[in-house]
Amino acid sequence: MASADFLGKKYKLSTSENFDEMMKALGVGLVTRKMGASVSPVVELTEDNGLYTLKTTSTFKSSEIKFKLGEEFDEETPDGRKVKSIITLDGNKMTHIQKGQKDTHIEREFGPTEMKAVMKVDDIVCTRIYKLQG
Ligand code: ACD
Repeated sequence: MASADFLGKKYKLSTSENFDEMMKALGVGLVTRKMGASVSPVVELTEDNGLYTLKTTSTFKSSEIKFKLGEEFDEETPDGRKVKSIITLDGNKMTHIQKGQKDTHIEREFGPTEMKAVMKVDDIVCTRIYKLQG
């Protein structure tokens, strides 16, 4: 895959492990956890002149964040936490660190057929695999 072939591609959630445990660790309430677990979000990363947009869309909640690589920005998470985020990209691996009441570490690896996200909070590791939408 050439350097940025994954930009503008849509990846849809296919499998998810420990998402409920991660949401619990973040203090997300039962109803939001059940709704969150029931949807299959679509993730798309785009770039325009150094400004990146990461869009996550689902029938329950959606989010869109805009950022420059390596520059801290304010983010509000889908469950309403206000965090300071910083995102870097190394080839096809994107590292997203959220600092707040709870620190979260998200690594997304964009591949030709799937995107793998590994999200860590406390000692919980949540792995979500998204398939390229054809
Ligand atoms: C994804 C899910 C992104 C998960 C983001 C934060 C996890 C923390 C809490 C989840 C809170 C609520 C769950 C509600 C909806 C899930 C879908 C969110 C889409 C913006 O990247 O797959």
